[in-house]
Parts: sequence; C-alpha cells; structure tokens
Amino acid sequence: MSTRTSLRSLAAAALALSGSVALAAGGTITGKVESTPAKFLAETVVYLEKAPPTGGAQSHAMDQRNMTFEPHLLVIQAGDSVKFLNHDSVVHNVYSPDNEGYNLGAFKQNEERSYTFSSAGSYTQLCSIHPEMLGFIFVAPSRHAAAVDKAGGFTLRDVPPGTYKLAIWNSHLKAPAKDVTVTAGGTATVNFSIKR
Ligand SMILES: [Cu+2]
Repeated sequence: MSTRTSLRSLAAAALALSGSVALAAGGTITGKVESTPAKFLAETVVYLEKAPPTGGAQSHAMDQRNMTFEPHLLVIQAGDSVKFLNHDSVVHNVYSPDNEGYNLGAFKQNEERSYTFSSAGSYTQLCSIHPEMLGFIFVAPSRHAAAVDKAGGFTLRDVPPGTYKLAIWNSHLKAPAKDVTVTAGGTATVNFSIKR
C-alpha cells in the first residue's frame, strides 16, 4: 500500500468514525402528561427509572423569594448539591422530613445553606417558620429526567439507545411506568395520564 493510499484510507476511516459517534449520541423521548385534577400538573417529573448516573456532581440553587421556594420544583441527580438562598427580608428555615431528611436551620437575607442529596427520591421542601411555604426537590437516578412544562410537555434528549422504563412522579397523582425503546437519532413519543 502506498503512503498516499494509506493516508487516504485513514482519513476515510476517521470520517466514518466521527459520523458514527454523532449518530451514537442518542435519541429523544418526548410526550405529554395529562393530569386529573389539572392543579397538580406543575408538580410532575418524567424520568428513566433505571439509568446510570451521567456526568459528575453538579450544584443547583433554590431561592426563597416573596415567601416562596423558587423554583417550585427542582430536578437534580443523586450526588448533586443544592444551594438554598434567602432573598427575603425575613428569616427562613430549610428542612425536609423525606428520605434521609435534613434541617439546615434558620438563616437571614443574603445568607445561604447547602445540602448534598445522596439518595434518589422526592423531597418535600419546607420552612418551619412559614408553614405556607412548599417546594419539591426530585432527585433522579440520572440526568434523564425533566419537570413537565406548563402544558404538560416534556423532552429527554441524548438518551443512550436502549430499552427503559419511563416513570412519572407527581406530588399527589400517579400512573404506571411505561416501556420505551430509544434508537440512535430517533424520537420516541410517550404520553401519560396521571390521576389519584
Ligand atoms: Cu420561611
């Protein structure tokens, strides 16, 4: 084989490889959740039940502003941490009775506390000083998890090809998990109807 030919075939192989890598990037799962009653729709997460964790730990933030937790629902991956902020002029507390539970004490404006979530699951986010304050932190097994949008829509991107159980979490309602098969570059559509 001449040097020129082998270089040319090397370039062709590299091109083929980069093409297959782009293709292997994964597929998309999209769909819509219908909620009965509709008032709990915002408190819904769609996630892959058994998927390996993706990437390293990340840091997120949940603010306390105008006597509410913002965002109302935060979706993270097990091992991630959340910084709790306080932008109100009053003292707030941060605690959850769920799973391993935590209580980060009371802290005033512009102070913050951090917590690392080691176990997957849903955490009701409460403030002991203001019982009307309520938020949720959903700790998913992987980053293939998303809160639904205002219309109930969701999209999980870059899912490695394979067959999974697509599960749904809601603060009050439920629906069984569904099987979904993801192909490289493909889009699978899965809809849910959640009720009591
Ligand atoms: Cu408070």
